Amino acid sequence: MTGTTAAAVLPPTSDADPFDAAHLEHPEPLHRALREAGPVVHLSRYDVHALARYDEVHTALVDWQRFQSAAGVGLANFRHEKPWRTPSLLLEADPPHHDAPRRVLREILAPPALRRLRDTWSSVAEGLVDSVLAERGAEFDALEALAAAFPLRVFPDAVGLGPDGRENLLPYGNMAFNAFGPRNDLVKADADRVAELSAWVNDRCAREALGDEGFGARIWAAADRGDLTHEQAPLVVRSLLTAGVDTTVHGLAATLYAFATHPEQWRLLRERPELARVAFDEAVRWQSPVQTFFRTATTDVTIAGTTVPEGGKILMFLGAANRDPARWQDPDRFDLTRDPSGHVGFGMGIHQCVGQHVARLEAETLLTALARRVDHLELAGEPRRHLNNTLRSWASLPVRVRRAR
Ligand code: OVM
Repeated sequence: MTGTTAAAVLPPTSDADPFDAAHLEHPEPLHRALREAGPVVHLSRYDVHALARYDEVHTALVDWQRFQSAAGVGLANFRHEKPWRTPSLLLEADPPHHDAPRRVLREILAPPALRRLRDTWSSVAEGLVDSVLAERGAEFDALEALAAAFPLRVFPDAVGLGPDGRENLLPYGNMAFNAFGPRNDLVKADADRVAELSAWVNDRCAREALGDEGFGARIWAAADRGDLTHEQAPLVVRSLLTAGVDTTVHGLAATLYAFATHPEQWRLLRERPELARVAFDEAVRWQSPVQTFFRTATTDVTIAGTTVPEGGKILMFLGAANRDPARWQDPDRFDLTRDPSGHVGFGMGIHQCVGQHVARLEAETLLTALARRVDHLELAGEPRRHLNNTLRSWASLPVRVRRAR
């Protein structure tokens, strides 16, 4: 040390709005620009610091002490702004409050607890694929017919949700994921449905509204054992209903899109169906259905020489980290032969997606059923994006398939 204080480095600034329609539609150019600008970039539009490189995103994700979630994982800072709903006990909490809900849900959604679902989900997937091929023929919208239809069949049943009102699940999730962004037109478009959709979801979280077999009942049983309070139980159920539907729908859509545009990868999956799970993870890396989350600095925190002030919001670009050429070889390629582990599409650290095994089981059973019956799939038209402040989501995914003989 020379006796001088290390000068704080002023980060590069960008006035780009990552939540505008052009960037949501086509985020890669901004991701590249942010990664190349530096390890930390100040976004003047929102006065937040952005991380788009893998190393810095990973560092922020695993350091929950300095990058907290309890002040909200969207742009809104819960220290100053009233959250649009009661904060999640998982997503929007830190230890120690986070620990009990997390432990309960982790056990309910762990691979051993999901084993009894595999056979049912496989036959539902096979029946669904058969009926799509029989009724719709060679061309159909794979978003609606498969990526949305399958999770909407199996997941609400697994939770123990009643049959009525399931059409509210996707709109509620869409609203919740928009709410992490700024109050732009996407948020305003749903403003008139917030009360109605929230009331429906909240009512579904009551013990009486849930069957006595599913994830929901197990959350309530955990409360009866004293692992949670009875006040916490409905909010943990709410997390399932918020985070468990849109994410898997658009994760499956991303996977089907990947295969429809990479016929040689579909051939490889048909030869080696055991690659179904890695294919899903590679698609999650490649598309990053959850594009971004924020954290809040609990202290002045220096990242690669740039100091983010205490209370400042940090925007982590999961999608940019998942294609950082410093971490991934040929990052823009969808490739079943790579090892996608370490991707941050499910996050990393104590908040890493607690439902990821559920998502993987859905993907595995659906892809396996499809790969047995279809030997080629391709786009039959231009796919359309559905814009959302957080999700990389789809409005339609027209495909043409050829039945295996
Ligand atoms: C939650 C939750 C968890 C993850 C993502 C998410 C809307 C919500 O606990 O409610 O997105």
